[in-house]
Amino acid sequence: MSRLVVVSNRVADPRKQAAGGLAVALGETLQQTGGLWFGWSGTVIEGGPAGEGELHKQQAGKVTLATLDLSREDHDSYYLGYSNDVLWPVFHNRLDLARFEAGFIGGYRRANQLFARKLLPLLKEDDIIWVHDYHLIPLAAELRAMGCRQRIGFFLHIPLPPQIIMAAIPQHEWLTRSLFAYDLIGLQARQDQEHFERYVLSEAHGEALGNDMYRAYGQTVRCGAFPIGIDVDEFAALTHAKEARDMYDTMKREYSTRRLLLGIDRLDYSKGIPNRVRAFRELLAHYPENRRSATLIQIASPTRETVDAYGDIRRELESLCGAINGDYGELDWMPVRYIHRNVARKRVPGLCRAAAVGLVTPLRDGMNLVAKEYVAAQDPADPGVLVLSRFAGAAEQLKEALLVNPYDTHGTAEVMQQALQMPLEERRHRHQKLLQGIRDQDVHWWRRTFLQALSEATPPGD
Ligand code: ADQ
Repeated sequence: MSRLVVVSNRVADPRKQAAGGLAVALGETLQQTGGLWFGWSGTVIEGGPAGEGELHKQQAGKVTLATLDLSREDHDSYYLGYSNDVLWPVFHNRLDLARFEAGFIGGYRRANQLFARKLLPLLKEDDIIWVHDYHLIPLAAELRAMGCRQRIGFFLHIPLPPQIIMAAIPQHEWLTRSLFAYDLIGLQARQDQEHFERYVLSEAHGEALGNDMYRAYGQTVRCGAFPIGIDVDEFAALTHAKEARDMYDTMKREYSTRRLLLGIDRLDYSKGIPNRVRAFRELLAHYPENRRSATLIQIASPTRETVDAYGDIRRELESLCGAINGDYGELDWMPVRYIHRNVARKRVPGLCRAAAVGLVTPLRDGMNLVAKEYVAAQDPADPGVLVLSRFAGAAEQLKEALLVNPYDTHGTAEVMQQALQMPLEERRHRHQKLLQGIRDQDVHWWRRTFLQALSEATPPGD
């Protein structure tokens, strides 16, 4: 079995539960193969020279964690700039929030070259390399330019935008050409693959060869949908552990006569949180029977706070929640509980299980794992209802959820009401199907199918 080398912007110790689903999922194969996980250390060196960074190595069981410091200049242009102020908004269809500053691309290339230069000497001949996410799109091209011949796969965790939106990025052709240096490109959803195909055919004047194979720029690549899942068994175990049960009991006690609607997200503009809160206000306005009896709990963890757009969304949400509580609140009932903090991972299942309705309504999302976690945490005998945005990658799989268009405030409010009113029989039926789906395609299935496809890819030059 070839050694697995994972490359991602951030690295986590796979032995720590708090590291979350992805680290645990990749950790298994990393442990089995004595693998290497390579990425940024999280440290920024003030005044450090651009394009340079010290490498640190650490053992985590059989896994080697190799991390690299970044200079302030590289960090600000590669991470804050090009990754989070260009690629993230554009890939989530938010051209209005993209900042196409000339200096960003230089830093993005420089950081990818630095990653490649530091990674190359650590590689063994039959390694399999798996690169993650939009921060590292050109990494394979940089590695190939330095002579790397190992198989390299890429997985994009966020959506791939339609060709016409992609084309707004000044370097779109360079980015797509870079993707062709991989042996396998994994996307979250069929729709992302359709966007890729359309780009290849009409923008790159390439060909779709069938069987997920594409040819352009004189190169051939396989590109397919590999929808990421959760570790259903681990999540079920968490659901029955003490922290989650305590959380569940607290919520049930606190809200004994009330129905809970729950949102859990990073406070990101892609997650559609203000739209969701506006739809909840509409629910209270149109269906007054929910006043006093329904409460929206919105947990939004702080994220990327140094990027301007994130400060804006925070202020918008605070004033929206304040206005609803002012307009509808009673001395003994607040319609919205908005908490701008992270919830400990172990408590998330308890919260999900206590909520009659799970609201996962992003304006755009690669997959959205909260949707799957909500389903996994439910009591099969009396499950809650998942309300899911049609613009989340998860909507392609979770067909028995109630799908909404989050831009349609009134329509979303109607569906919230439908969810609150749904008879037990129907809730059970939908939940059973949803649970089966997320079990069949869990995170281990995702890792296996991606790595299997990558191991079958022909290495370049063969
Ligand atoms: P993210 O946008 O970070 O990831 P998502 O899939 O929604 O998001 O959530 C990731 C994890 O974070 C989940 O396990 C969730 O429970 C946890 N989480 C989110 N908010 C939290 C909070 N307030 N408190 C505690 N935990 C919280 C990107 C893409 C997604 C894709 C994932 C995985 O944007 O579309 O599903 O990668 O590929």
